[in-house]
This record gives sequence, C-alpha cells and structure tokens, in this order.
Amino acid sequence: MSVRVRASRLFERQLQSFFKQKRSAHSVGIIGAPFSYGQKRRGVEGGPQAIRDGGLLERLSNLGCQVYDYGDLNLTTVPNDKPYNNHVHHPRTVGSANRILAESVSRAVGDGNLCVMLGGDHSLGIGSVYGNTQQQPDLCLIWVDAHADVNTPLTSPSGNLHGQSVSFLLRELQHKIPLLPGFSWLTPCISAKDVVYIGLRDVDPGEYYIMKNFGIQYFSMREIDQIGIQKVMERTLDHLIGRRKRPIHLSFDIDAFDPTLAPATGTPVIGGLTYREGMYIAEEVHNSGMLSVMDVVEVNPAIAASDEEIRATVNLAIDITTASLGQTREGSHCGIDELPSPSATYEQDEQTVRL
Ligand SMILES: [Mn+2]
Repeated sequence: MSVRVRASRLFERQLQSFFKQKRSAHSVGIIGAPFSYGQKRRGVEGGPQAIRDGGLLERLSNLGCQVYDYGDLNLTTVPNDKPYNNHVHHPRTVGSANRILAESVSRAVGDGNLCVMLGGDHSLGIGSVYGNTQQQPDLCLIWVDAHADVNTPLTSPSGNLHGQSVSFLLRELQHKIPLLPGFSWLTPCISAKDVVYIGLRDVDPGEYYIMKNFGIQYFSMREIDQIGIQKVMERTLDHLIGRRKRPIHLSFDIDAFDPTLAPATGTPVIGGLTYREGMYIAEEVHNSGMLSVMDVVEVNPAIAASDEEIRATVNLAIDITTASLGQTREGSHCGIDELPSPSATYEQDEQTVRL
C-alpha cells in the first residue's frame, strides 16, 4: 500500500470517528401489518412493504436507533365472514387480525422496545392500542386523523371497521358496542379523558355526539387554523401528561395530511395538515420523551395516480416516523464535541508523501 493511500485511509478513519453519531437510547421494534379488511379498497395491505422499500429501517439506524424487525404479520381472511347486521364488513377477519397484532405489539413493548406498527388500514389501531395497554395500562392516546374513527357498529354510515376503532377501545362505550363475531377477546382499555384527536375535518353525527358527550379533547383543522399547531401540541401534551408522565400511543393516519401531500390513501379529505404541521406534531411527541408505540396507517400504494404520488406519500410516512423518533429539522451535534483539527500523524504522513 502506498504511503498516499495509507494517509488518505487514516484521514477517512479520523473523519468517521469524528462524525460517528452517538447511539441513541431508543431500541425500536418494527411490526408490519399488511391488512385491508377494515375498509373496502384493497391495496393498503401493501403499505408496510412500500414503507420498508422507502428506506425506513435504514433511516432509523442512521438516526442511532437499535432496530429490531419483527417482520410482517401473517393476517389471513376468515372464510364465510358474513357482515354483522348486514352492515359491518368482515368482522371475524378484522377481529382475528387485531388479536394477532395485539399479541405482537404487547410482545415487542414487553421486550423493551419502542414500537412502530406499519399498516394496513386503521382498524389495526384496535389491536395496536389494546396490545400496548397489556404492557402499559395507563397509556394515553393521540389520534392524528382526518376522521375520528369513533363510530360504533350501530352508528357507522359505511359499515367499515377502520372508522370504528376508537369506539371499541373506550370504556365509556362498553354498553353501546354489540358483541361482534371475532371480537370476544377484546375489552375496552382506555378512557375518553386519555384521548386527544388532531386534524379532524370529516366527523359523522354519531362521532360528534360521542366526542361531545364523553368529553374527548379534540383539535380539528379549525382549531389548528385558530390557535396554530404550537398551541395545539402544548394543550395536547398538557392535557395528557401535564400532571402525570405516562406512555403515549401515537396513532398517525396518513390521511390527516392534505391530499396534495399524501394522495396515496383510501379516504382523502381536502384541507388537511401541512408538512410542517405534521412534522411539528411528531417532533413534539418525541420531545415529550414518552412515545411508546406509533401506528403509521392508511398508506395505499395501489391508489396513487403515479409513482411520484406513491413516493411522496411513503416519504411523508417515513419523515413523520423518524421525526417521532428523534430526527430534527434543525440538525444535531450528536457525538461531536469539537471540530476536527489536522492531526500530527496525518501531517507526518503527508510530509512522507511529499518526500
Ligand atoms: Mn383513521
């Protein structure tokens, strides 16, 4: 090896050690849940693969996270899954998928991981939140979404279970939920006061009734317009963890974003979050230090009009995930205590080269 090559390798090594990021304390478990039977448009089961292909795991590793990939769950359909009441679709299939997901999330959290669940449609919020409460019964829930997803099977206009997830979780609604086939394993596990919605702009009458009557804190797009995302996050975190620190479950539906930013999703609604508002939500959840499980749902690569639309939606999902786990827009000085100086050894080698 020539002296020049040796010198340049040495210099490279010095640079590497200088800029090596400090390992973050986060160990992150990734669970893929390729599932679409909580609504009628197939394709959202391709979400986990699209987000993986977009480089999520590499981005998290580069951030200093210790990443454990639990793989994608095998969520199959239950044969002869007749609608409940001739209206609620695929109850056994959705119930069974969520039971499997709940066990998986519970295990990943029990292993000591912060957990990222890649959906899949938002009916998976049932299993993800329930599984998390099995390890952390006192958690609170931030549901970022264009929709409240709190219809009961008896108020739902569409019969889609992805618009009913929160109703199955709320203790206050225990006696308003019929026993659906496939759901006997589930008991309500959170209280209305432990939930905050952000980004709402398409709320059904039954959902509005529930939000108002049970006192669920919400910040619709109107409140975001009115007081700004900074105040919204301040009030959200004050409401949930102001008096007592406890784990946060962040359930992020990509349709919370404006459809111009996240077009590859099943139920887009005009007038959604900007990129900066979404990033601020994620950053503030990270800064609370209490994030426990994050759901990233409703990315549907089969719906987009172009590859560019898929890429934009997937990149957005990845950006909010990495921001929730500590990526900052202003940069960071992880592992850098001082600027590098040309080292004596390097100078010496350079001289040798010159000779
Ligand atoms: Mn949703």
